[in-house]
Amino acid sequence: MALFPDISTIRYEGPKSTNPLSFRHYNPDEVIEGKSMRDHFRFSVAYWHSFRGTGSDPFGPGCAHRPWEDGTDSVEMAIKRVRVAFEFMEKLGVPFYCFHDRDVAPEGKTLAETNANLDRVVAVLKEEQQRTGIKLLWGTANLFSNARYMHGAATSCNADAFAFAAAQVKKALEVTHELGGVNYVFWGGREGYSNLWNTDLKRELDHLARFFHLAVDYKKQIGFTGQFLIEPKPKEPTVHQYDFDAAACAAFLRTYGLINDFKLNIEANHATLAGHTMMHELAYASAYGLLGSIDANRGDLLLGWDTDQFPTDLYLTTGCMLVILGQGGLAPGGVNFDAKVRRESFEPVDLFHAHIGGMDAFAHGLKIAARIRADGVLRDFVKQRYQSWDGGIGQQIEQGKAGFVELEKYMLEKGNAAPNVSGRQEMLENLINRYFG
Ligand code: XUL
Ligand code: CO
Repeated sequence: MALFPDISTIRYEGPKSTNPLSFRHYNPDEVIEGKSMRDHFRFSVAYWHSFRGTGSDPFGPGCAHRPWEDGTDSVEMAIKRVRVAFEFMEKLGVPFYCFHDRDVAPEGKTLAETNANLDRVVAVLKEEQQRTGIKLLWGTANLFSNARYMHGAATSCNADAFAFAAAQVKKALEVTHELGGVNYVFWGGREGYSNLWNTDLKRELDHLARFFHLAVDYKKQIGFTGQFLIEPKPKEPTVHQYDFDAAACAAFLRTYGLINDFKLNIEANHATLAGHTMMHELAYASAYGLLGSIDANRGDLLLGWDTDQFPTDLYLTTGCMLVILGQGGLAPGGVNFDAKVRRESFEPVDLFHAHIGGMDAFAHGLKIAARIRADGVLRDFVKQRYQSWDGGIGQQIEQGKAGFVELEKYMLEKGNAAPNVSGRQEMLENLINRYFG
């Protein structure tokens, strides 16, 4: 079945290529810092955006041209769509994909019917995975679309919503396990609140933690060894989401004894919605050993909502790759394009242009980040900036050998603190620009 008949496999043609359907930087076998690009990124296609997205927005219905769709939400259509998705991913040359349970198979009238629908489609996903060698980066459960989750899932005031969500995640875990998924994601779409007048915040947080503990228990029960990931987002659709950012997630996981069972899946557009840069979120998560995977995209500062655009900004991708290289990689995580084509980019070929651009921006960013690291100028500057901690009083503080009494004595003798040295921000910004030349 050739659903993208005019498009052949996308190849690396080098930076001088003017062929828009080629990679100019992503060269999967090219080795950088001892690892192939394929293994650095572990690129993944998000099933929901590229194969369920219609281009609808709050102001108008879908207008995407998807010639393979027959207009039904049937299991037959779901199966046909799997073939299309795998043909797309094969031609693009991505090694991974991700899905929500409800992206791949339609919901039935009862849980049993829904699970049977999912099983039928999963059998085809498995077949296509075996045929192409494309693997599942992560599975997840959609706990936000159905009306039963209007108040949340694990944090709902309705205990039955919690129970249904548990059953749904149980099945999604089994399916992810069966498909050899290497991670499992929890994004708390409606796990938050719209106002505090009707909300028992502490009770909801306790329930969310209970839900995660039950998931950890079940993961062990079925022998699923994939990495659990929480995906922070501060808001949208809720006014406040409990998994607000990396810091809130770290505090939550530690408070509830879950810190060793989860890492984080950091998304660029969620970072900016939280008032952070992506690099901040990555650096924060990485500092605590919690950076597990990333959802690659970007927002639009002029719009301010979760626009999920494909990333093309080299400063963004270079920043990401500096942190990722700094921690020695993402595996078993990867770089998942949680991104959608714009409504006006309605043709199937736009799916290729979008992913090619994102993959190339990351590959280009990787090359720049590796150059910055090889040069060592930035690293040396930072090391030098903190040199007062490498000996003397700084070292004594770090080693726990100086308390307030000793520090007062030290300062009384010295009279005043040593003068400060410039942070050289502009010089360093100029330095970074040199690597982009
Ligand atoms: C929503 C979002 C989700 C998660 C998976 O903002 O990012 O698609 O990545 O549920
Ligand atoms: Co996401």
